[in-house]
Amino acid sequence: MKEKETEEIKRNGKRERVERAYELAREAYRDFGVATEEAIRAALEIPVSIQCWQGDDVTGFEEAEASGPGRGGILATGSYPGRARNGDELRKDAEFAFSLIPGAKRFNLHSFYAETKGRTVRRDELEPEHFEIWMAWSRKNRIPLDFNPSFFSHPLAESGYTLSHRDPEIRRFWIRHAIAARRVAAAFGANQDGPAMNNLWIPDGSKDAPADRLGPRRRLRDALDEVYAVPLAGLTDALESKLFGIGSESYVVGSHEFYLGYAGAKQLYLCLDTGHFHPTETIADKISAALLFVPGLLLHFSRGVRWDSDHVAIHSDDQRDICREIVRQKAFGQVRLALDFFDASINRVAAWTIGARSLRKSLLEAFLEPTRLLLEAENAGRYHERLGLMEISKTLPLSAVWDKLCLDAAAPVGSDWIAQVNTYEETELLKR
Ligand code: RNT
Ligand code: ZN
Repeated sequence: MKEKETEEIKRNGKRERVERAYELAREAYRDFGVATEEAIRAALEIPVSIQCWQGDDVTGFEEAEASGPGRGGILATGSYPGRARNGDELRKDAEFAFSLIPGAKRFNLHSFYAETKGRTVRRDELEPEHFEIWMAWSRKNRIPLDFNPSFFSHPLAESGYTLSHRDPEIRRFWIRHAIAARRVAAAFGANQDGPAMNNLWIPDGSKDAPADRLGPRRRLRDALDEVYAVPLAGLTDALESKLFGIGSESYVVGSHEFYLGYAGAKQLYLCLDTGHFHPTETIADKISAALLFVPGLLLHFSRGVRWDSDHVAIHSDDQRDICREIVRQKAFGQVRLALDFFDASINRVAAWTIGARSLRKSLLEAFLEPTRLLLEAENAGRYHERLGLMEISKTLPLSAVWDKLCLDAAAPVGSDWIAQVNTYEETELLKR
């Protein structure tokens, strides 16, 4: 009883401190014409799609068919204990992570997270019914689902080619898989409020310099034409490019130019992953250009360390620039935000929490930017003023508003989530 009381007093003390700091921060931002309440509300509303695959190191639930994790250009490294080994564990971990992450959330599944009751179901025969448990969970938790066909960790992806494979039989298998996945995504859309994002990424490419760069791209274009020929409601189709991958260092069939062209021509969403470009190239500047020609963008937030290493997303300049661009352009309606990293060397629930909280914080910071003043200075040609304001706004009291956002959303404030993760690790993860 006593212990509970002291906890309560501590919590109240903290709440008061957060409120006091927030009051001062509110005034500081008001001086720059920014309303903090509106920024908090706006930042909480934007959904962040959380990737299921961080919870189990991109292993999936297939047994008979799978060729093992890390095959086909995807590899999670590390052996931190507590990996989710089945759907129930993955959902339990995700629900716990959700409680630590403020704001609107979605959950992003891959095809090989189907639950087939012990039966082997080929990827080209997947049906919505194999995701019934996920859909019921989605309804119960009010967490909309997103989806991805899985073109890796599979015997028919071993050659490094799937939709662009020279063998028409193998190509057709993957076309059927992509269509099956679109049907599943459409069923998700019917099961929830609003369409599911269905993102297609293939590992196709070659380790060494190919003599024929055109042939596979032609085959990919034709295969995609078949995949998207079937009109379906309830989903948004996106295509994800890449610069290089494990085993595709010299050539990637689905490159940026390829999908930019394809998505523009077919009016599909283009997916930009922060790890899929040259290390010094960021995607912030691509948003305004691409949005003039494609209906929308899906963004995969990751963190490349020297290469596309899929480290946990953090509150980096890169991430902040992207969020600022989205907010400045008021492009929320056309841009969907998703996380895409998989680190098996740290607590996986913490990985989700750090990544999702960092993105929400970057969004809040973007909404707190004195954009109106920046534009006024810019339009009047007072570039010194624009640069000065940009510098000043970097050190405005973001953390006080961020703490208030967490408080308002009933999410842990400051570092409180760390103790909660440690307890969850002890009572749940280490018992696996
Ligand atoms: C791979 C792509 C892709 C995957 C997920 C698992 O390089 O980034 O988005 O990470 O589909
Ligand atoms: Zn990605």
